[in-house]
Amino acid sequence: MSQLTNKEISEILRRVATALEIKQGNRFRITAFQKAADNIEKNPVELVALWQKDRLREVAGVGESIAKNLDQLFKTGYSKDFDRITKSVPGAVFFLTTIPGIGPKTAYRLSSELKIKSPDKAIKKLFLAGKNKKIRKIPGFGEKKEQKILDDIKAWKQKQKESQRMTLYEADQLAGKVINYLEKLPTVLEAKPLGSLRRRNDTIGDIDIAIKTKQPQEVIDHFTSFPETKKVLVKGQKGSSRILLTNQKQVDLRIVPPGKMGSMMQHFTGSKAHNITLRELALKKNLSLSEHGIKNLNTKKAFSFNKEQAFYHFLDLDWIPPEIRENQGEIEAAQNKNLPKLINLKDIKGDLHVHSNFPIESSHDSGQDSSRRILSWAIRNHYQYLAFTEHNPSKSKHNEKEIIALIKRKKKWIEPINYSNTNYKNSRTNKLLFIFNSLEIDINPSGKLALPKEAFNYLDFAIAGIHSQFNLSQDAMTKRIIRGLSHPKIKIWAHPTGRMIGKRPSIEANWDQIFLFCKNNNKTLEINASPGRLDLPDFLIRQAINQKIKLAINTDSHNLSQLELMSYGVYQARRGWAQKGDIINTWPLDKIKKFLLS
Ligand code: DGT
Ligand code: CA
Ligand code: CA
Repeated sequence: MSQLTNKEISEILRRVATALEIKQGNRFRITAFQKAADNIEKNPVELVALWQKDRLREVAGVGESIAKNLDQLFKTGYSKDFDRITKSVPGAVFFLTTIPGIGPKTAYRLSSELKIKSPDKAIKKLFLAGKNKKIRKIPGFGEKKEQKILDDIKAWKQKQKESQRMTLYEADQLAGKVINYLEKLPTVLEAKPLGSLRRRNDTIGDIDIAIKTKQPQEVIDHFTSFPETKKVLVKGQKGSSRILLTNQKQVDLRIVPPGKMGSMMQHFTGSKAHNITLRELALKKNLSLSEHGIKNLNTKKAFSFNKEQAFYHFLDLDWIPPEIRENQGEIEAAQNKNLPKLINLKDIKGDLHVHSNFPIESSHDSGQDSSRRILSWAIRNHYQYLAFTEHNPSKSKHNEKEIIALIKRKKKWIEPINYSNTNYKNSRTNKLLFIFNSLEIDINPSGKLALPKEAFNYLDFAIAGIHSQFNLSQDAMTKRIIRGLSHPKIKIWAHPTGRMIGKRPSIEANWDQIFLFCKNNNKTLEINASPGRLDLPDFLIRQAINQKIKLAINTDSHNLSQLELMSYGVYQARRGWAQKGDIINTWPLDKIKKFLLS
Protein backbone atom coordinates (compact mmCIF):
# COMPACT_ATOMS: atom_id res chain seq x y z
CA MET A 1 0.00 0.00 0.00
CA SER A 2 1.22 3.50 -0.78
CA GLN A 3 0.65 6.43 1.63
CA LEU A 4 0.36 9.23 -0.93
CA THR A 5 -0.69 12.61 0.47
CA ASN A 6 -3.40 14.72 -1.14
CA LYS A 7 -0.74 17.12 -2.31
CA GLU A 8 1.21 14.33 -4.01
CA ILE A 9 -1.92 12.98 -5.69
CA SER A 10 -2.92 16.37 -7.04
CA GLU A 11 0.63 16.78 -8.31
CA ILE A 12 0.33 13.52 -10.27
CA LEU A 13 -3.04 14.56 -11.74
CA ARG A 14 -1.63 17.93 -12.78
CA ARG A 15 1.18 16.14 -14.57
CA VAL A 16 -1.34 14.07 -16.48
CA ALA A 17 -3.21 17.27 -17.46
CA THR A 18 0.07 18.88 -18.58
CA ALA A 19 1.05 15.87 -20.69
CA LEU A 20 -2.41 15.75 -22.30
CA GLU A 21 -2.19 19.42 -23.13
CA ILE A 22 1.16 18.97 -24.86
CA LYS A 23 -0.28 16.10 -26.83
CA GLN A 24 -3.29 18.27 -27.83
CA GLY A 25 -5.60 15.97 -25.88
CA ASN A 26 -9.32 16.41 -25.35
CA ARG A 27 -10.09 19.77 -23.65
CA PHE A 28 -12.75 18.31 -21.34
CA ARG A 29 -10.45 15.57 -20.21
CA ILE A 30 -7.67 18.06 -19.45
CA THR A 31 -10.04 20.26 -17.41
CA ALA A 32 -11.35 17.20 -15.59
CA PHE A 33 -7.86 16.33 -14.38
CA GLN A 34 -7.13 19.92 -13.37
CA LYS A 35 -10.40 20.21 -11.44
CA ALA A 36 -9.87 16.90 -9.66
CA ALA A 37 -6.34 18.03 -8.72
CA ASP A 38 -7.66 21.31 -7.25
CA ASN A 39 -10.40 19.60 -5.26
CA ILE A 40 -8.11 16.90 -3.92
CA GLU A 41 -5.52 19.42 -2.81
CA LYS A 42 -8.19 21.37 -0.91
CA ASN A 43 -9.85 18.31 0.60
CA PRO A 44 -9.37 18.40 4.39
CA VAL A 45 -9.41 14.62 4.71
CA GLU A 46 -6.56 12.57 3.29
CA LEU A 47 -7.76 10.60 0.27
CA VAL A 48 -5.95 7.50 1.39
CA ALA A 49 -8.30 7.41 4.41
CA LEU A 50 -11.35 7.77 2.16
CA TRP A 51 -9.97 5.11 -0.17
CA GLN A 52 -9.72 2.67 2.73
CA LYS A 53 -13.42 3.20 3.37
CA ASP A 54 -14.22 2.92 -0.33
CA ARG A 55 -15.40 6.56 -0.35
CA LEU A 56 -13.13 8.12 -3.00
CA ARG A 57 -16.05 9.07 -5.21
CA GLU A 58 -17.35 11.47 -2.54
CA VAL A 59 -14.65 13.96 -3.51
CA ALA A 60 -15.92 16.36 -6.17
CA GLY A 61 -14.32 15.74 -9.55
CA VAL A 62 -13.26 12.19 -8.78
CA GLY A 63 -15.20 10.20 -11.36
CA GLU A 64 -15.08 6.54 -12.14
CA SER A 65 -11.96 6.61 -14.27
CA ILE A 66 -9.87 8.75 -11.90
CA ALA A 67 -11.07 6.69 -8.92
CA LYS A 68 -9.98 3.50 -10.68
CA ASN A 69 -6.49 4.90 -11.26
CA LEU A 70 -6.23 6.25 -7.73
CA ASP A 71 -7.15 2.82 -6.45
CA GLN A 72 -4.24 1.40 -8.43
CA LEU A 73 -1.96 4.19 -7.14
CA PHE A 74 -2.80 3.47 -3.51
CA LYS A 75 -2.43 -0.25 -4.00
CA THR A 76 0.77 -0.36 -6.01
CA GLY A 77 2.29 3.15 -5.90
CA TYR A 78 1.73 3.65 -9.62
CA SER A 79 -0.98 3.86 -12.26
CA LYS A 80 -0.64 2.28 -15.70
CA ASP A 81 -2.85 4.84 -17.45
CA PHE A 82 -1.18 7.88 -15.89
CA ASP A 83 2.25 6.47 -16.63
CA ARG A 84 1.42 5.86 -20.26
CA ILE A 85 0.25 9.47 -20.68
CA THR A 86 3.18 11.14 -18.91
CA LYS A 87 6.17 9.00 -19.80
CA SER A 88 7.01 10.64 -23.16
CA VAL A 89 7.24 14.12 -21.56
CA PRO A 90 10.66 15.04 -20.14
CA GLY A 91 10.64 15.45 -16.34
CA ALA A 92 11.88 19.05 -16.61
CA VAL A 93 8.63 20.12 -18.30
CA PHE A 94 6.55 19.42 -15.17
CA PHE A 95 8.84 21.54 -13.06
CA LEU A 96 8.87 24.41 -15.53
CA THR A 97 5.06 24.52 -15.56
CA THR A 98 5.01 25.20 -11.82
CA ILE A 99 6.02 28.76 -12.74
CA PRO A 100 2.92 30.88 -13.28
CA GLY A 101 3.20 32.28 -16.80
CA ILE A 102 4.79 29.17 -18.29
CA GLY A 103 2.16 26.86 -19.73
CA PRO A 104 2.67 23.24 -20.82
CA LYS A 105 3.38 24.01 -24.49
CA THR A 106 5.89 26.76 -23.70
CA ALA A 107 7.58 24.54 -21.13
CA TYR A 108 7.82 21.74 -23.66
CA ARG A 109 9.40 24.01 -26.27
CA LEU A 110 11.86 25.52 -23.80
CA SER A 111 12.79 22.05 -22.63
CA SER A 112 13.49 20.73 -26.13
CA GLU A 113 15.15 23.87 -27.56
CA LEU A 114 17.41 24.42 -24.55
CA LYS A 115 17.90 20.70 -23.95
CA ILE A 116 16.71 20.92 -20.36
CA LYS A 117 15.32 17.42 -19.88
CA SER A 118 16.03 16.33 -16.34
CA PRO A 119 13.89 17.68 -13.48
CA ASP A 120 17.04 18.25 -11.47
CA LYS A 121 17.64 22.03 -11.25
CA ALA A 122 15.43 22.56 -14.32
CA ILE A 123 14.21 25.98 -13.18
CA LYS A 124 17.71 27.09 -12.27
CA LYS A 125 18.94 26.03 -15.72
CA LEU A 126 16.14 27.94 -17.43
CA PHE A 127 16.97 31.03 -15.38
CA LEU A 128 20.63 30.75 -16.39
CA ALA A 129 19.69 30.31 -20.05
CA GLY A 130 17.70 33.55 -19.79
CA LYS A 131 20.57 35.37 -18.10
CA ASN A 132 22.87 34.19 -20.90
CA LYS A 133 20.41 35.54 -23.50
CA LYS A 134 19.70 32.11 -24.95
CA ILE A 135 15.91 32.13 -24.65
CA ARG A 136 15.55 35.13 -27.00
CA LYS A 137 17.21 33.17 -29.78
CA ILE A 138 14.47 30.53 -29.86
CA PRO A 139 12.16 31.27 -32.82
CA GLY A 140 9.04 33.07 -31.59
CA PHE A 141 10.50 34.09 -28.23
CA GLY A 142 12.60 37.29 -28.46
CA GLU A 143 13.96 39.69 -25.85
CA LYS A 144 10.64 40.69 -24.26
CA LYS A 145 9.49 37.13 -23.66
CA GLU A 146 12.88 36.26 -22.24
CA GLN A 147 12.62 39.10 -19.71
CA LYS A 148 9.11 38.06 -18.77
CA ILE A 149 10.26 34.50 -18.08
CA LEU A 150 13.07 35.80 -15.88
CA ASP A 151 10.62 38.02 -13.96
CA ASP A 152 8.17 35.15 -13.56
CA ILE A 153 10.89 32.93 -12.12
CA LYS A 154 11.96 35.64 -9.65
CA ALA A 155 8.34 36.14 -8.50
CA TRP A 156 7.92 32.40 -8.12
CA LYS A 157 11.05 32.11 -5.96
CA GLN A 158 9.77 34.85 -3.66
CA LYS A 159 6.42 33.12 -3.32
CA GLN A 160 8.06 29.79 -2.57
CA LYS A 161 9.88 31.37 0.33
CA GLU A 162 6.67 32.76 1.78
CA SER A 163 4.62 29.62 1.38
CA GLN A 164 7.07 27.35 3.11
CA ARG A 165 5.17 27.64 6.36
CA MET A 166 2.51 24.99 6.90
CA THR A 167 -1.10 25.70 7.73
CA LEU A 168 -2.01 24.70 11.26
CA TYR A 169 -4.06 21.83 9.87
CA GLU A 170 -1.15 20.44 7.84
CA ALA A 171 1.14 20.76 10.84
CA ASP A 172 -1.40 18.90 13.02
CA GLN A 173 -1.50 16.02 10.54
CA LEU A 174 2.27 15.84 10.33
CA ALA A 175 2.87 16.17 14.08
CA GLY A 176 0.21 13.52 14.69
CA LYS A 177 2.09 11.11 12.44
CA VAL A 178 5.43 11.76 14.17
CA ILE A 179 3.94 11.54 17.68
CA ASN A 180 2.11 8.36 16.80
CA TYR A 181 5.41 6.89 15.64
CA LEU A 182 7.25 8.07 18.78
CA GLU A 183 4.60 6.69 21.11
CA LYS A 184 5.17 3.21 19.71
CA LEU A 185 8.26 3.15 21.91
CA PRO A 186 7.25 2.03 25.44
CA THR A 187 10.00 4.18 26.98
CA VAL A 188 8.26 7.31 25.69
CA LEU A 189 6.27 8.35 28.78
CA GLU A 190 4.73 11.48 27.28
CA ALA A 191 4.92 13.26 23.89
CA LYS A 192 3.71 16.86 23.55
CA PRO A 193 3.58 19.14 20.51
CA LEU A 194 4.93 22.56 21.53
CA GLY A 195 6.12 25.81 19.86
CA SER A 196 3.75 27.61 17.49
CA LEU A 197 1.78 24.37 17.13
CA ARG A 198 0.73 24.46 20.78
CA ARG A 199 0.02 28.17 20.53
CA ARG A 200 -2.31 27.25 17.62
CA ASN A 201 -0.72 29.84 15.38
CA ASP A 202 -2.33 30.15 11.92
CA THR A 203 0.89 29.06 10.21
CA ILE A 204 3.68 26.83 11.46
CA GLY A 205 7.37 27.03 10.57
CA ASP A 206 8.67 23.82 12.11
CA ILE A 207 7.21 21.22 14.45
CA ASP A 208 8.46 21.11 18.03
CA ILE A 209 7.93 18.06 20.21
CA ALA A 210 8.99 17.35 23.80
CA ILE A 211 9.37 13.78 25.05
CA LYS A 212 9.36 12.67 28.66
CA THR A 213 11.57 9.60 29.08
CA LYS A 214 14.18 7.89 31.24
CA GLN A 215 15.89 6.48 28.11
CA PRO A 216 17.05 9.50 26.06
CA GLN A 217 19.39 7.65 23.70
CA GLU A 218 16.83 5.05 22.71
CA VAL A 219 14.24 7.76 21.97
CA ILE A 220 16.69 9.82 19.94
CA ASP A 221 17.73 6.80 17.86
CA HIS A 222 14.10 5.95 17.24
CA PHE A 223 13.27 9.57 16.32
CA THR A 224 16.12 9.91 13.82
CA SER A 225 14.94 6.68 12.16
CA PHE A 226 11.49 8.11 11.41
CA PRO A 227 10.72 6.59 7.98
CA GLU A 228 10.10 9.92 6.22
CA THR A 229 13.44 11.42 7.29
CA LYS A 230 15.51 12.92 4.50
CA LYS A 231 18.38 14.09 6.67
CA VAL A 232 19.28 14.13 10.35
CA LEU A 233 20.32 17.72 11.05
CA VAL A 234 21.20 17.49 14.76
CA LYS A 235 21.45 14.35 16.83
CA GLY A 236 21.43 14.23 20.57
CA GLN A 237 23.22 17.45 21.43
CA LYS A 238 22.12 18.19 25.02
CA GLY A 239 18.95 16.17 24.44
CA SER A 240 17.88 18.12 21.38
CA SER A 241 17.59 16.61 17.91
CA ARG A 242 16.35 17.88 14.59
CA ILE A 243 15.35 16.12 11.38
CA LEU A 244 14.48 17.27 7.88
CA LEU A 245 11.64 15.28 6.33
CA THR A 246 11.22 14.29 2.69
CA ASN A 247 8.49 16.95 2.40
CA GLN A 248 11.11 19.62 3.35
CA LYS A 249 9.57 20.22 6.79
CA GLN A 250 11.63 20.07 9.96
CA VAL A 251 10.90 18.53 13.34
CA ASP A 252 12.66 19.57 16.57
CA LEU A 253 12.73 17.13 19.47
CA ARG A 254 13.59 17.82 23.10
CA ILE A 255 14.14 15.12 25.67
CA VAL A 256 13.01 15.68 29.27
CA PRO A 257 13.61 13.50 32.31
CA PRO A 258 10.53 12.85 34.50
CA GLY A 259 9.96 15.71 36.91
CA LYS A 260 10.94 18.50 34.52
CA MET A 261 8.22 18.40 31.89
CA GLY A 262 6.55 21.61 33.13
CA SER A 263 9.54 23.88 32.63
CA MET A 264 10.35 22.31 29.26
CA MET A 265 6.81 22.81 28.05
CA GLN A 266 6.89 26.42 29.17
CA HIS A 267 10.22 27.15 27.50
CA PHE A 268 9.57 25.32 24.26
CA THR A 269 6.03 26.64 23.79
CA GLY A 270 7.28 30.22 23.61
CA SER A 271 6.68 32.47 21.95
CA LYS A 272 10.17 33.82 22.01
CA ALA A 273 8.84 37.32 22.77
CA HIS A 274 6.72 35.95 25.63
CA ASN A 275 9.73 34.11 27.09
CA ILE A 276 11.97 37.17 26.90
CA THR A 277 9.49 39.33 28.82
CA LEU A 278 8.94 36.54 31.33
CA ARG A 279 12.68 36.23 31.87
CA GLU A 280 13.01 39.98 32.49
CA LEU A 281 10.21 39.82 35.04
CA ALA A 282 11.92 36.86 36.78
CA LEU A 283 15.27 38.65 36.91
CA LYS A 284 13.65 41.45 38.90
CA LYS A 285 12.84 38.79 41.49
CA ASN A 286 16.42 37.47 41.23
CA LEU A 287 15.22 34.34 39.50
CA SER A 288 16.64 32.80 36.36
CA LEU A 289 14.43 30.76 34.00
CA SER A 290 15.35 27.91 31.70
CA GLU A 291 13.94 24.69 30.26
CA HIS A 292 15.39 22.93 33.34
CA GLY A 293 13.45 25.03 35.83
CA ILE A 294 13.89 28.15 37.95
CA LYS A 295 17.04 29.07 39.83
CA ASN A 296 17.20 31.51 42.73
CA LEU A 297 20.22 33.68 41.97
CA ASN A 298 20.70 34.65 45.64
CA THR A 299 20.50 31.25 47.28
CA LYS A 300 21.60 29.25 44.14
CA LYS A 301 18.74 26.89 44.89
CA ALA A 302 17.21 25.23 41.80
CA PHE A 303 13.52 24.29 41.44
CA SER A 304 12.10 21.72 39.02
CA PHE A 305 8.57 21.70 37.66
CA ASN A 306 6.60 18.75 36.47
CA LYS A 307 3.55 20.88 35.71
CA GLU A 308 3.52 24.12 33.78
CA GLN A 309 0.94 25.64 36.15
CA ALA A 310 3.39 25.39 39.02
CA PHE A 311 6.06 27.15 36.94
CA TYR A 312 3.82 30.17 36.34
CA HIS A 313 2.53 30.17 39.94
CA PHE A 314 6.12 30.25 41.21
CA LEU A 315 6.42 33.61 39.44
CA ASP A 316 3.16 34.82 41.04
CA LEU A 317 1.39 34.55 37.71
CA ASP A 318 -1.83 32.82 36.72
CA TRP A 319 -1.31 30.06 34.16
CA ILE A 320 -1.52 31.60 30.68
CA PRO A 321 -3.30 29.75 27.84
CA PRO A 322 -0.72 28.97 25.10
CA GLU A 323 -2.76 30.72 22.38
CA ILE A 324 -2.15 34.14 23.88
CA ARG A 325 1.54 33.79 24.77
CA GLU A 326 2.61 36.41 22.25
CA ASN A 327 3.78 39.21 24.56
CA GLN A 328 0.66 41.24 23.88
CA GLY A 329 -0.20 42.11 27.48
CA GLU A 330 -0.90 38.58 28.72
CA ILE A 331 1.89 38.61 31.30
CA GLU A 332 0.59 41.79 32.87
CA ALA A 333 -2.94 40.35 32.87
CA ALA A 334 -1.63 37.17 34.56
CA GLN A 335 0.03 39.33 37.25
CA ASN A 336 -3.19 41.23 37.84
CA LYS A 337 -5.30 38.07 37.82
CA ASN A 338 -7.48 39.37 35.03
CA LEU A 339 -6.67 37.07 32.14
CA PRO A 340 -9.63 36.60 29.79
CA LYS A 341 -11.64 33.41 30.17
CA LEU A 342 -11.17 32.24 26.57
CA ILE A 343 -13.94 30.59 24.56
CA ASN A 344 -13.94 26.77 24.25
CA LEU A 345 -15.21 24.48 21.52
CA LYS A 346 -17.95 23.17 23.84
CA ASP A 347 -19.42 26.69 24.04
CA ILE A 348 -20.38 26.57 20.35
CA LYS A 349 -24.09 25.89 19.83
CA GLY A 350 -24.38 26.03 16.05
CA ASP A 351 -22.80 26.79 12.71
CA LEU A 352 -24.08 29.79 10.76
CA HIS A 353 -22.27 29.26 7.45
CA VAL A 354 -22.85 25.88 5.81
CA HIS A 355 -23.29 24.98 2.13
CA SER A 356 -25.59 22.07 1.32
CA ASN A 357 -26.06 20.56 -2.13
CA PHE A 358 -29.53 22.10 -2.46
CA PRO A 359 -29.78 22.89 -6.18
CA ILE A 360 -29.69 26.65 -6.18
CA GLU A 361 -27.65 27.13 -9.39
CA SER A 362 -25.13 29.04 -7.36
CA SER A 363 -22.58 31.54 -8.60
CA HIS A 364 -19.71 29.72 -6.81
CA ASP A 365 -18.95 26.19 -5.68
CA SER A 366 -21.93 24.39 -4.27
CA GLY A 367 -21.90 22.13 -1.22
CA GLN A 368 -21.34 18.43 -1.78
CA ASP A 369 -23.55 16.86 0.87
CA SER A 370 -27.27 16.72 1.43
CA SER A 371 -29.03 18.73 4.11
CA ARG A 372 -30.16 15.46 5.66
CA ARG A 373 -26.61 14.29 6.29
CA ILE A 374 -25.54 17.71 7.52
CA LEU A 375 -28.45 17.91 9.97
CA SER A 376 -27.74 14.42 11.29
CA TRP A 377 -24.17 15.48 11.92
CA ALA A 378 -25.38 18.61 13.73
CA ILE A 379 -27.67 16.53 15.95
CA ARG A 380 -24.90 14.10 16.80
CA ASN A 381 -22.74 17.06 17.78
CA HIS A 382 -25.44 18.62 19.97
CA TYR A 383 -25.93 21.74 17.91
CA GLN A 384 -29.07 23.74 18.62
CA TYR A 385 -29.16 25.54 15.28
CA LEU A 386 -27.60 25.70 11.85
CA ALA A 387 -27.85 28.07 8.89
CA PHE A 388 -27.86 26.87 5.30
CA THR A 389 -25.98 29.52 3.38
CA GLU A 390 -25.55 28.40 -0.21
CA HIS A 391 -24.08 30.97 -2.59
CA ASN A 392 -26.64 33.21 -4.29
CA PRO A 393 -27.94 31.93 -7.64
CA SER A 394 -25.82 32.97 -10.59
CA LYS A 395 -27.06 36.07 -12.39
CA SER A 396 -25.48 35.03 -15.64
CA LYS A 397 -27.57 31.87 -15.77
CA HIS A 398 -30.89 33.20 -14.47
CA ASN A 399 -33.14 36.23 -14.70
CA GLU A 400 -34.67 37.87 -11.62
CA LYS A 401 -37.90 35.92 -11.81
CA GLU A 402 -36.11 32.60 -11.91
CA ILE A 403 -33.86 33.62 -9.02
CA ILE A 404 -36.82 34.61 -6.87
CA ALA A 405 -38.47 31.29 -7.71
CA LEU A 406 -35.33 29.43 -6.63
CA ILE A 407 -35.18 31.28 -3.29
CA LYS A 408 -38.86 30.59 -2.66
CA ARG A 409 -38.24 26.93 -3.34
CA LYS A 410 -35.45 26.90 -0.80
CA LYS A 411 -37.71 28.43 1.84
CA LYS A 412 -40.39 25.84 1.09
CA TRP A 413 -37.80 23.12 1.49
CA ILE A 414 -36.55 24.31 4.91
CA GLU A 415 -39.81 25.21 6.60
CA PRO A 416 -41.25 21.71 6.90
CA ILE A 417 -38.00 20.47 8.45
CA ASN A 418 -38.22 23.18 11.10
CA TYR A 419 -41.83 22.80 12.04
CA SER A 420 -42.94 19.25 11.47
CA ASN A 421 -40.00 16.89 11.51
CA THR A 422 -39.01 15.24 14.75
CA ASN A 423 -35.92 13.52 13.37
CA TYR A 424 -33.61 16.38 14.15
CA LYS A 425 -33.94 16.61 17.90
CA ASN A 426 -31.13 17.57 20.25
CA SER A 427 -30.70 14.62 22.59
CA ARG A 428 -29.53 16.82 25.49
CA THR A 429 -32.17 19.52 25.39
CA ASN A 430 -34.83 17.42 23.65
CA LYS A 431 -35.50 20.43 21.42
CA LEU A 432 -35.69 20.47 17.65
CA LEU A 433 -32.65 21.66 15.81
CA PHE A 434 -33.55 25.05 14.34
CA ILE A 435 -32.60 25.72 10.74
CA PHE A 436 -32.08 29.24 9.51
CA ASN A 437 -32.93 29.81 5.89
CA SER A 438 -30.01 31.91 4.74
CA LEU A 439 -27.73 32.63 1.80
CA GLU A 440 -24.16 33.78 1.22
CA ILE A 441 -24.42 36.78 -1.07
CA ASP A 442 -21.64 38.35 -3.15
CA ILE A 443 -20.80 41.97 -2.53
CA ASN A 444 -20.15 43.24 -6.05
CA PRO A 445 -17.31 45.76 -6.60
CA SER A 446 -19.76 48.67 -6.38
CA GLY A 447 -21.10 47.38 -3.05
CA LYS A 448 -24.33 46.14 -4.59
CA LEU A 449 -25.51 42.76 -3.33
CA ALA A 450 -25.90 40.05 -5.97
CA LEU A 451 -29.53 39.24 -5.18
CA PRO A 452 -32.79 40.81 -6.39
CA LYS A 453 -34.50 42.96 -3.75
CA GLU A 454 -37.64 40.85 -3.55
CA ALA A 455 -35.69 37.64 -2.92
CA PHE A 456 -34.56 38.96 0.49
CA ASN A 457 -38.17 38.64 1.71
CA TYR A 458 -37.83 34.87 1.61
CA LEU A 459 -34.69 34.67 3.78
CA ASP A 460 -34.38 34.64 7.58
CA PHE A 461 -31.08 36.52 7.35
CA ALA A 462 -28.09 36.53 5.02
CA ILE A 463 -24.33 36.69 5.12
CA ALA A 464 -22.33 38.77 2.66
CA GLY A 465 -18.85 38.29 1.32
CA ILE A 466 -16.38 39.37 -1.33
CA HIS A 467 -15.63 36.73 -3.95
CA SER A 468 -14.07 38.77 -6.77
CA GLN A 469 -11.92 41.87 -7.38
CA PHE A 470 -9.93 41.68 -4.16
CA ASN A 471 -7.54 44.43 -5.19
CA LEU A 472 -9.64 47.61 -5.06
CA SER A 473 -8.07 50.69 -3.46
CA GLN A 474 -8.53 51.03 0.30
CA ASP A 475 -11.11 53.73 -0.16
CA ALA A 476 -13.15 51.94 -2.83
CA MET A 477 -12.99 48.68 -0.85
CA THR A 478 -14.15 50.32 2.38
CA LYS A 479 -17.13 51.91 0.60
CA ARG A 480 -17.94 48.62 -1.12
CA ILE A 481 -18.02 46.74 2.18
CA ILE A 482 -20.07 49.29 4.09
CA ARG A 483 -22.61 49.50 1.29
CA GLY A 484 -22.76 45.71 1.06
CA LEU A 485 -23.33 45.27 4.78
CA SER A 486 -25.96 48.02 4.97
CA HIS A 487 -28.90 45.85 3.95
CA PRO A 488 -30.91 45.06 7.10
CA LYS A 489 -31.00 41.33 6.31
CA ILE A 490 -27.20 41.09 6.22
CA LYS A 491 -26.11 40.08 9.72
CA ILE A 492 -22.71 38.48 9.14
CA TRP A 493 -19.75 39.48 7.03
CA ALA A 494 -18.09 36.28 5.79
CA HIS A 495 -14.28 35.79 5.68
CA PRO A 496 -13.67 39.54 6.01
CA THR A 497 -10.08 39.99 4.81
CA GLY A 498 -10.47 37.50 1.94
CA ARG A 499 -7.00 36.15 2.63
CA MET A 500 -6.00 32.62 1.64
CA ILE A 501 -3.04 31.66 3.77
CA GLY A 502 0.13 31.54 1.66
CA LYS A 503 -1.90 32.19 -1.49
CA ARG A 504 -3.82 35.44 -1.45
CA PRO A 505 -3.16 38.53 0.68
CA SER A 506 -5.79 40.38 2.72
CA ILE A 507 -7.81 43.12 1.08
CA GLU A 508 -6.89 46.74 1.75
CA ALA A 509 -9.60 48.35 3.89
CA ASN A 510 -10.04 51.01 6.54
CA TRP A 511 -10.73 48.70 9.46
CA ASP A 512 -11.42 51.48 11.98
CA GLN A 513 -14.16 52.83 9.77
CA ILE A 514 -15.64 49.39 9.09
CA PHE A 515 -15.54 48.39 12.75
CA LEU A 516 -17.31 51.58 13.70
CA PHE A 517 -20.00 50.88 11.11
CA CYS A 518 -20.43 47.32 12.38
CA LYS A 519 -20.64 48.49 15.96
CA ASN A 520 -23.30 51.08 15.19
CA ASN A 521 -25.35 48.78 12.97
CA ASN A 522 -25.14 45.48 14.85
CA LYS A 523 -23.20 43.67 12.13
CA THR A 524 -21.25 40.56 13.03
CA LEU A 525 -17.84 39.63 11.65
CA GLU A 526 -17.06 36.03 10.84
CA ILE A 527 -14.12 34.06 12.10
CA ASN A 528 -13.93 31.59 9.23
CA ALA A 529 -12.62 28.30 10.60
CA SER A 530 -11.34 26.91 7.32
CA PRO A 531 -7.62 26.25 8.00
CA GLY A 532 -6.62 27.83 4.68
CA ARG A 533 -8.43 31.04 5.63
CA LEU A 534 -8.64 31.57 9.41
CA ASP A 535 -10.24 34.88 8.65
CA LEU A 536 -10.41 37.20 10.63
CA PRO A 537 -6.74 37.03 11.58
CA ASP A 538 -6.01 37.07 15.33
CA PHE A 539 -4.98 40.72 15.66
CA LEU A 540 -8.15 41.94 13.93
CA ILE A 541 -10.28 39.71 16.18
CA ARG A 542 -8.73 41.42 19.17
CA GLN A 543 -9.29 44.89 17.70
CA ALA A 544 -12.92 44.04 16.92
CA ILE A 545 -13.51 42.73 20.43
CA ASN A 546 -11.93 45.80 21.99
CA GLN A 547 -14.50 47.82 20.05
CA LYS A 548 -17.29 45.60 21.40
CA ILE A 549 -18.15 44.06 18.04
CA LYS A 550 -19.68 40.59 18.05
CA LEU A 551 -18.21 37.74 16.03
CA ALA A 552 -19.45 34.40 14.67
CA ILE A 553 -17.21 31.34 14.31
CA ASN A 554 -18.32 29.45 11.20
CA THR A 555 -16.90 26.55 9.22
CA ASP A 556 -18.09 27.62 5.74
CA SER A 557 -18.36 23.88 5.13
CA HIS A 558 -18.79 22.60 1.60
CA ASN A 559 -18.88 18.99 2.76
CA LEU A 560 -19.51 16.91 5.88
CA SER A 561 -15.92 16.52 6.97
CA GLN A 562 -15.39 20.27 7.01
CA LEU A 563 -18.04 20.60 9.74
CA GLU A 564 -15.42 19.05 12.03
CA LEU A 565 -13.07 22.00 11.55
CA MET A 566 -14.97 24.32 13.92
CA SER A 567 -12.15 23.86 16.45
CA TYR A 568 -9.74 25.74 14.16
CA GLY A 569 -12.00 28.77 14.30
CA VAL A 570 -12.13 28.47 18.08
CA TYR A 571 -8.30 28.39 18.35
CA GLN A 572 -8.14 31.47 16.15
CA ALA A 573 -10.76 33.22 18.32
CA ARG A 574 -8.75 32.33 21.43
CA ARG A 575 -5.63 33.83 19.85
CA GLY A 576 -7.68 37.02 19.48
CA TRP A 577 -8.59 36.89 23.22
CA ALA A 578 -12.24 36.06 22.47
CA GLN A 579 -14.48 35.04 25.35
CA LYS A 580 -17.74 33.16 25.12
CA GLY A 581 -19.81 36.35 25.21
CA ASP A 582 -18.03 37.80 22.19
CA ILE A 583 -19.19 34.99 19.90
CA ILE A 584 -22.84 34.95 18.84
CA ASN A 585 -23.02 31.24 18.04
CA THR A 586 -22.46 30.44 21.71
CA TRP A 587 -25.82 32.03 22.42
CA PRO A 588 -28.89 29.85 23.08
CA LEU A 589 -31.45 29.59 20.31
CA ASP A 590 -33.87 32.20 21.69
CA LYS A 591 -31.22 34.86 21.89
CA ILE A 592 -29.68 34.19 18.49
CA LYS A 593 -33.13 34.06 16.88
CA LYS A 594 -33.90 37.47 18.30
CA PHE A 595 -30.68 38.81 16.85
CA LEU A 596 -30.70 37.16 13.42
CA LEU A 597 -34.40 37.55 12.72
CA SER A 598 -34.61 41.17 13.87
P1 DGT B 1 7.64 28.66 14.09
O1 DGT B 1 8.36 27.37 14.22
O2 DGT B 1 8.33 29.65 13.25
O3 DGT B 1 6.22 28.50 13.67
O4 DGT B 1 7.56 29.35 15.56
P2 DGT B 1 7.95 28.76 16.99
O5 DGT B 1 7.40 29.70 18.00
O6 DGT B 1 7.54 27.34 17.09
O7 DGT B 1 9.51 28.95 17.02
P3 DGT B 1 10.71 27.92 17.12
O8 DGT B 1 10.36 26.61 16.55
O9 DGT B 1 11.89 28.62 16.56
O10 DGT B 1 10.95 27.77 18.68
C1 DGT B 1 10.08 27.08 19.52
C2 DGT B 1 10.03 27.74 20.87
O11 DGT B 1 11.28 27.60 21.55
C3 DGT B 1 9.79 29.22 20.81
O12 DGT B 1 8.43 29.53 20.66
C4 DGT B 1 10.38 29.66 22.12
C5 DGT B 1 11.54 28.75 22.32
N1 DGT B 1 12.77 29.44 21.84
C6 DGT B 1 13.44 29.18 20.73
N2 DGT B 1 14.50 30.00 20.61
C7 DGT B 1 14.49 30.81 21.66
C8 DGT B 1 15.30 31.86 22.12
O13 DGT B 1 16.29 32.24 21.49
N3 DGT B 1 14.96 32.46 23.28
C9 DGT B 1 13.87 32.08 23.97
N4 DGT B 1 13.56 32.70 25.11
N5 DGT B 1 13.10 31.10 23.60
C10 DGT B 1 13.38 30.46 22.45
CA1 CA C 1 8.29 25.69 15.72
CA1 CA D 1 11.75 24.71 16.30
